[in-house]
Amino acid sequence: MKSGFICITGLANAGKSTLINSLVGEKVAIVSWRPQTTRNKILGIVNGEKGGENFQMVFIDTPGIHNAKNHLGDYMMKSVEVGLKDVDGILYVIDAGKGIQREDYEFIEKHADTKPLIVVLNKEDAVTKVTMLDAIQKLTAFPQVKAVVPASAKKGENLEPIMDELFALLPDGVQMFPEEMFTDSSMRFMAAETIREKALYLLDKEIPYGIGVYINKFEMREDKPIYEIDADIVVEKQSHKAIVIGKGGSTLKQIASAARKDLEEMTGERVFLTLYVKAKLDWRNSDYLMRELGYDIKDLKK
Ligand SMILES: Nc1nc2c(ncn2[C@@H]2O[C@H](COP(=O)(O)OP(=O)(O)OP(=O)(O)O)[C@@H](O)[C@H]2O)c(=O)[nH]1
Ligand SMILES: [Mg+2]
Repeated sequence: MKSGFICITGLANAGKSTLINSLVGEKVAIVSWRPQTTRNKILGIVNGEKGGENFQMVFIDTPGIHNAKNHLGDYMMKSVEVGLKDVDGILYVIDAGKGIQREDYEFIEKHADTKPLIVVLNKEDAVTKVTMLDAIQKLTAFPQVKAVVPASAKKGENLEPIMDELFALLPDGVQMFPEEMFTDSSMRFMAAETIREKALYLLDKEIPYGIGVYINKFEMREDKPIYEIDADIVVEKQSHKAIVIGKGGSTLKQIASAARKDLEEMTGERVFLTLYVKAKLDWRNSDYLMRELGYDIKDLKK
């Protein structure tokens, strides 16, 4: 069989997480219209068969490339660097609607000689054919780019040609993960991310960027098949606390209710979700507090 690792990278908001979810057919990464949604390396595993040969393709979703402005940003960019190590290919995602940016060219020039690079021109559904053709032409001018595939991650359009290009990059190998496993993320991590996703949607301005989620409890009740999940939504300023809670607790209730729905789908059981809001001053610049919330630069350096 063939098996290997593919790193999905690109600028913030290009649609990388939407793409990994569509390719895997499961929600492994949260998605939002805000840039810098993904903060960790996330695995998504696809098992299949092409031309009579079985394969296992392990995708690594990574945070969007941006200029880090705090320690969390440093952690995110380090995750990209680590994600790109020892992979068999790079799937570089560009938002075709925004067009090819200077940073996209920079990435291509810097990395393409090290690993085979396939470019996905994503959000095909949102651009004209002329815009798409122009972008394809610009990218194919780079000898380093092995293939350019226009696609829509959101609509699930043109995903098979991406898989064909990537399959060709896989070396002979063995099955690395059990067939039924589609990610290596823990339930706790997925629960924290689900809550963060809802906060990203329901909160405004700079507040969502400073949100962290800590799961205090994730337990099945002894008497009934109900998961009890308690979590802290951590904000970076005291003044943000009241905003996350909302008038009479309304915003927090909305976050909890949306998250609970997804968590019930994820676990297949009923979920009792209790959310608290805590302020941890400037946590995105504190290595100690970041570690508490599951972001540890040192972990990545190992
Ligand atoms: N129209 C359109 N929108 C898309 C498509 N793919 C993703 N999006 C939207 O683009 C936004 C960003 O999607 P994400 O998947 O979170 O992007 P990302 O690259 O993972 O972003 P970061 O993790 O912040 O770097 C969301 O609003 C998606 O719904 C697509 O094919 N078409
Ligand atoms: Mg993402």
